[in-house]
Amino acid sequence: MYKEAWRLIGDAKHILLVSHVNPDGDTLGSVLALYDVLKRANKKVSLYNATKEMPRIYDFLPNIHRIKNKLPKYFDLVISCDCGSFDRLQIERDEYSLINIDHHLSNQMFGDVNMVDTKSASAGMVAYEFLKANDIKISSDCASCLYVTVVEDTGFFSYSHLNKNTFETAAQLVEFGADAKKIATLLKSRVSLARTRLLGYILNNFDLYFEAKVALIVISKDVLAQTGAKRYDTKDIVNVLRDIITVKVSVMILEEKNGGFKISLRSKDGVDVTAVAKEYQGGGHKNSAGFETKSSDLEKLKNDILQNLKRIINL
Ligand SMILES: [Mn+2]
Repeated sequence: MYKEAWRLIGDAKHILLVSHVNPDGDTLGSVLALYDVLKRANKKVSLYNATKEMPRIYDFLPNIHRIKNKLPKYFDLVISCDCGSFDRLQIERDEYSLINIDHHLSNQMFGDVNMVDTKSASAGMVAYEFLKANDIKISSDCASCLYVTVVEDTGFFSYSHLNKNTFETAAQLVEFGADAKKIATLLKSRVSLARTRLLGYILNNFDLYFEAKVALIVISKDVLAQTGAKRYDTKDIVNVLRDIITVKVSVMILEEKNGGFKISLRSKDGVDVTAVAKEYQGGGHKNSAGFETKSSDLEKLKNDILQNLKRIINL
């Protein structure tokens, strides 16, 4: 599979690296690591993301400014990273070949080659295995990008498939030149003011259900406007409720700009929230999943989610 993917890359005239809509550090770190490798291999490469603005926190990733919101006229190979389903790419399916590099349990295997390892902590770690299998030299820029994918998806070595291999990979990436301390400072100590204000709102306004085993917060468009928070500022913010000692599942219901809601579910103690997300055609990982809905009836949605949590997870 790794060799087959490298052969497709060798044959390709113009490769398009695609990260998912509303990108995070895993999808961006993965495509930028591959960008570094493919440019060094003298390939013609472009980077595409359907979201217009990249989250500011990742501004230190090498070549992030090369990610464009516009598709090139011609490309014959697409490599997607960290995309569980094809619609996360937000491009049309056409004549091109497609390599799918991912680690989501819910991956729909939409590629011609699917490098999907659900035991990997990050999509970047899957990309790293692929590079190792093909004896590709890892530059310090590439190592930094891959290191970001690991710390991003493990919450700095706190959750999600954390095992010996995760630490070994991290150590190897540090050896290849990733500056672990610098990356930690860049990612952890540059929180936006808006996110900090939003955090204050969440801590003052969340509700508890089922003997405080579920914590739930609704973030309306108005709250976003008042705090100045952008969609990206809400990322993983609901973890703070999951981390309360009694809580097994935390839920964030975020009102979307154009109607409907985005729901984020976080869990701990072996509680699998993908099962709940799937009820709504969503997906994700065991302890971190989500879905979107066009529904406009917030009360009904809230009750429905709570009932599904009770029924499926047996709280
Ligand atoms: Mn990921």
